[in-house]
Amino acid sequence: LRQKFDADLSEVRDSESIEKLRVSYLGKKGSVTELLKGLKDLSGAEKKEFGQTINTLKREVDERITAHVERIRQEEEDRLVNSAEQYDVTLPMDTDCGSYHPITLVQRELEEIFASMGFTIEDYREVVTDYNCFEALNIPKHHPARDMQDTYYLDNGQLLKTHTSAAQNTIMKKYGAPLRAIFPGRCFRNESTDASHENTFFQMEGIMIDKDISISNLIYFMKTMLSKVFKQDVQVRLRPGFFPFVEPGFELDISCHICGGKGCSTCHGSGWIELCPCGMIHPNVLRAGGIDPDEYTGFAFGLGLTRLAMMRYGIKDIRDLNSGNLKVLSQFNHE
Ligand code: FA5
Repeated sequence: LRQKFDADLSEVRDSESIEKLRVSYLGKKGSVTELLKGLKDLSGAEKKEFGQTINTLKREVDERITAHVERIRQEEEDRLVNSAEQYDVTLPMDTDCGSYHPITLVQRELEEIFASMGFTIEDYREVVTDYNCFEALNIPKHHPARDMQDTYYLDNGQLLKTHTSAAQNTIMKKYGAPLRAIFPGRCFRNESTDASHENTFFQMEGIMIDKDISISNLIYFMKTMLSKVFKQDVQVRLRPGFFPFVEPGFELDISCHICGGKGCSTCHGSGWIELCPCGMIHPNVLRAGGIDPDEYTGFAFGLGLTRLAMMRYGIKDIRDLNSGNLKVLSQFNHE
């Protein structure tokens, strides 16, 4: 039997056949097991002698199979490694690596500028409560201002945030006053899309709350930030604007960065571009955020980050930004 085993073992080349071999010798009906079963028919002395011999054979078969299994595993691994794709490390490198999305680029630029002015950068979720998106912002139920934003409501009663202002209340409660924070985020509105409107777009909200904060502070911060973004000294102007969560509220325009205020096709000849709604935070909103409006005042703005990215990079159609079209998006690689 030992000789037969030697012959059988030498023919085995893969892990499947070695398993079959193990069963045929050591399994329930294997040759070695059968020999052991036969012991019961022998006399005492014979039983002892044959028993020892068979047990030695059994151990030997077991050990040799285990060693062979390891050898086969090693051979199979070598075969796999050698057949794998070979790389020539001396070939020129493919330089076509990934790029940042234009919105990410502008967002990071703004974050850096605001951080240098002492603002913290806050993250906020996209699924929010009605309270955070509207009520805490002085927009009670049935207030006509809710019609300004077509909202995506979820089955669970929550909604996709329609503006980054939805984070104001949470951030005020988290930090209290004084406070300087910006919070960029994705917003959703059920709007029909065209070259300048998307149902999914980015805003960047900013709030500054302290003692004696006034409109002059708002103008100073916006002018400084926008001059850095456009790498030139931009002029800003405020026009009245209505938002229930600010009083007074404004639309902030900047002098056109293309023609320097002289009038061109970008600013439709007016020399001004409408950029960012803003205002002094309404006392009700401060109060809802746990801040005493008799002690503190503050400003807030809601910059259209997507629109700013379009202006910054001369992108004509907002839909290109959500398209995932790498031909368009990879152009901003080396900015
Ligand atoms: C707001 O969302 C206010 N929460 C802004 C605000 C914050 C006012 C703090 C006062 C104080 P509005 O709906 O105008 O405002 O949106 C702000 C900016 O988001 C717009 O100027 C525009 O740049 C951008 N925006 C709005 N809707 C769209 C859209 N469908 N596609 C792309 N950008 C949009």
